[in-house]
Amino acid sequence: MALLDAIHSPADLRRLSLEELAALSAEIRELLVQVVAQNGGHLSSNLGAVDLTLALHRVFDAPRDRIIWDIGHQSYTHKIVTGRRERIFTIRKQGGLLGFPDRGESPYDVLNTGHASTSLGFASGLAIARDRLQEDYHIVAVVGDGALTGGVALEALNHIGQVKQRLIIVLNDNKMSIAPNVGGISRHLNYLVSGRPYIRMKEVLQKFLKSIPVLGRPMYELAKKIEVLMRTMMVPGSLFDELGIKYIGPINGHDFREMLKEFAAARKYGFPVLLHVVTRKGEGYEPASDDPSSFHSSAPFNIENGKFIGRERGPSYSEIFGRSVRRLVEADRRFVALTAAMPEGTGLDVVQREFPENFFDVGIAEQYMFDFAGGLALGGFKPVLGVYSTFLQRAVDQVIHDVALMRLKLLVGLDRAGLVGGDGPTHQGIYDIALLQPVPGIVLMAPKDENELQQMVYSGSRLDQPVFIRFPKEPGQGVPLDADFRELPIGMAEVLRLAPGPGAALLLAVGPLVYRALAAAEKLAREDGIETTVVNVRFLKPLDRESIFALAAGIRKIVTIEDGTARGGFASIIHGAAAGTSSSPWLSARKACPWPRARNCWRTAASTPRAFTAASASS
Ligand SMILES: Cc1ncc(C[n+]2csc(CCOP(=O)(O)OP(=O)(O)O)c2C)c(N)n1
Repeated sequence: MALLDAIHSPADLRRLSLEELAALSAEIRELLVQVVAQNGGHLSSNLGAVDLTLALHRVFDAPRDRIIWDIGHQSYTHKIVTGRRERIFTIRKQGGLLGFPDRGESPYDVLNTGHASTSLGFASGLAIARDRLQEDYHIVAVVGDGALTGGVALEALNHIGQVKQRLIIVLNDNKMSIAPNVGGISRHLNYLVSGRPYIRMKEVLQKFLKSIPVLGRPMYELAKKIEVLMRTMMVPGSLFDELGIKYIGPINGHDFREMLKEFAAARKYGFPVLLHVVTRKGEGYEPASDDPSSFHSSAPFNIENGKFIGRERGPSYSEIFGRSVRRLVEADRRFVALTAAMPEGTGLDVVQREFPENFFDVGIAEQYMFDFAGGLALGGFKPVLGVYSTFLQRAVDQVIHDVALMRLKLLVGLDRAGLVGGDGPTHQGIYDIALLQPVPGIVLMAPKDENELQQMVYSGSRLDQPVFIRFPKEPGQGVPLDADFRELPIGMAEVLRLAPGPGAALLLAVGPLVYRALAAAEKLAREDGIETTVVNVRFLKPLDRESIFALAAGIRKIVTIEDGTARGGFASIIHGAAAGTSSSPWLSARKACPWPRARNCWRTAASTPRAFTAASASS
C-alpha cells in the first residue's frame, strides 16, 4: 500500500494529486475489505464513504475544524487517515479500536456516537458556542440520508434554519438506510438528485452550445461558470432552502475534483449550508455493492466469494421472532409488524415480504414508531414492534407517557438485549430492564431459548396491555421448535433443577443465561457435590415472587445471573423484593413454607407450568 504508507495525518493528503487520491482510495478500500472480512463490521457504508472522507480531510483542517460523523459506523477511513492505521485490524476487538468514533480514542473524534441523527444538534450547539466565544473553525456534520429521517435530526434542521449559524452539513446520500431508505424526505432527495429540471436543461444546453462552431466552446465555458447560479435559479426551493439552509448539490461523492471544489466553496459561506453528496454504498467490492444491506453490519466473510463465516448455529432469536410474528399475521390480519429502519435486523422482513400490507418501516424513528403503534392499537389493530434494546432508549417517554399510562395493547420484541460484543458501549442492550422495571402496567419477559421465544410471542399477543420480550443477539440454542403455539402462564417462573433438600444455593437466571446457570449447577454437583436449584425466571415483570420466595426459604445463598445493569437490573429487582419490611413476602414465605415444604408452597401458585412438573418429577 505505497500511498497509504505515507499517510500519517490528514495533512499528508494535501500533497497528493487527484490521480493519487483516487489510487489511495482504492488502497483504503482493499484494506477495509480485509479488515471487515476478518473482524466483521460495517462494510458497505464505509466503502461508500472513502472518497468523501478523503476529500473532507483534504479540504478541512481537522482536528481544529470539527468533522462530526453521524452514527459513526462509516468512520473507518477517518480512523485510518487520522493516525490509527496501525491499529485498524484491532477494530471491534476487546482492547482495540471501537467501531464508532470515540473521544477517548483520538482528538479527531468529536463525539462518541452510535445512535443515529445526533450530529446536527451537536453541530448547531458547537456553532453557537464557537461564535459567542469568537473562535474560528469550521464545523462539518456528515449525516446519511437514513439518519436524516430521525426525529432529532429534523428538529435540528428546524432550529439551524432559525439561528442561521455558520455550519456545513454534508448529506451523504446513498439512497439506503440499512435497507432502502423510506419516506417523503427520501423521495425529496431522489427528486433533487435525478428529477431536477435543471439537469435535463443543462444536458440539452451543453449539447447545443458544443454544436455551435467557433463561438460554441467559449459560450459553453461561460455556461459552466454560471452553472451554480443556474442551479439556484432552476431548482424550485429544496426543502432545505425553505428551512433556511442553503442547498448545494447534487455533488458526485466519487468525483474528487467536484467534491474538492464544492467543499472549498462551502468554507466561505457565513450561514448554514447543506452539501448534497451522492455516494454508492459498497463501492469497490462487488458483493457489498450488490447486497449493501447484508454487508451493512457484516459478520466475518470470505473475500473471494463474499460468503459469511460462522453463522452455522441454529436460527437467530431475531429470525424466530420474525417467523412467530408472521404466524400471528397469517392467523389474524389485525396484527401489524413495525420496524424503525431495521427490517432484516429484527427478523420482520419475512412479514414485509409475505404480508406487505401488514408491515411498516417508519425509518429511523423509534419515538414515532411507538406513537404510530399506539394509534393503530387505539384503532383496533394489534401492533407488534421489533426494536433493538439500545434504540428503545430513544422512546422511553413514548413507552411511559403514550403507551403504558393508557395501557395500550402493544407487543414489543426487544432484540439485541444484553451484551452485543463488537458494537461497543453505544449499542449494549443492558439498560432495558432498569428502564422498564418501574413502568406501570407492562409485562417484561425473557425467553431462555428460541422455542420459549415463540411461545412468549404468542402468549404476549393474547394480552391486552404493553408487553416486552427481551432476547439477545447471539444465535439460538438450536433447540427443537414446538410445531404449535402454546400459552405460557403469565408471571410464572420455571424451575429447571430442584436441589434435594434446601440446597446450597438458589440460582435465578434470566434469558439464555439460564443454560449457563444449568451448566454451572451440573458442574457444581458433579465436581464438588454441591446441590443447587436453578430457576428460569421468565418474567421480570410481573415477578413470580411467591415461587421464588418459597424456593428461597431455608437457602443461604441466592445467585442472580443476568445481562442487565447491576443497578436497576434483575439483581436489584430481587434485592428490592427481599429488602422489604417485616411484611416482606420473603419472611412470610419463610414462615409459611419452611423447607421441606417449599415444593408444596410452590405448587400452590395459580397454575403449574408443565416444565416445572417435568423437572420436579425427574429430580
Ligand atoms: C437511533 C438509531 N436507530 C437505528 C440505528 C441502526 N442503524 C445504524 S446505521 C443505520 C442506517 C443509517 O443510514 P444512513 O444514515 O443513510 O447511513 P449509511 O449507512 O447509508 O451510510 C441504522 C438504521 C441507529 N444507529 N440508531
